[in-house]
Amino acid sequence: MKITLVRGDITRQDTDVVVNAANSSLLGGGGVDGAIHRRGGPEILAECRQLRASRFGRGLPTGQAVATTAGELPARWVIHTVGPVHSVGEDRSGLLASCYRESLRVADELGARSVAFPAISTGVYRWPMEDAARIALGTVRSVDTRIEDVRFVLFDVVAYQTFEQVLRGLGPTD
Ligand code: AR6
Repeated sequence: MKITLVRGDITRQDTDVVVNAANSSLLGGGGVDGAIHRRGGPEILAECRQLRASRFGRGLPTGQAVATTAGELPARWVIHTVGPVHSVGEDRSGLLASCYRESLRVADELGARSVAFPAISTGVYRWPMEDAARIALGTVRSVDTRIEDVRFVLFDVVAYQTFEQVLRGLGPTD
């Protein structure tokens, strides 16, 4: 698997899958979620509503992932995952790792070969960037998958540099 880091907007990515840092309602929000629904158009929300009606009446649990159409985005699918809110008193890193693992599992099931991730939980959910990068990169590298291309799309220069530093620190894969 090839891991690349890019600075930019996740809604512009031409990967098979873009991952949405959603909330359990699946009905949209700010940040990445807002941008994906805005640019992807109403088809995505319509499918999210159907998923709520059929499978996730109580919401998509934290750490899980589910796919919908990508609507008008360049990608083929959006995979919605719910990151944990960062907590000082409780270690929720397993749930954050699960977001990456489950998103890759769902992407693999769809037959996708390329996936773009945002830095899940590092915005509204306040996860410190360096720790989030360690969890994100460490988890993705440890997953056994047919996905060939994983792209982390970092919104600002600090996020990009932090991911770059952590990735360098992890060393070569082989
Ligand atoms: N492309 C790439 N990264 C982005 C973009 C974008 N267009 N926009 C923001 N980021 P967040 P969370 C970065 O808040 O912390 C929503 O309201 C941002 O700078 O989108 O998991 C949901 O509905 C940050 O580093 O997601 C939930 O309620 C990272 O993406 C809640 O926020 C994630 O920030 C989820 O919070």
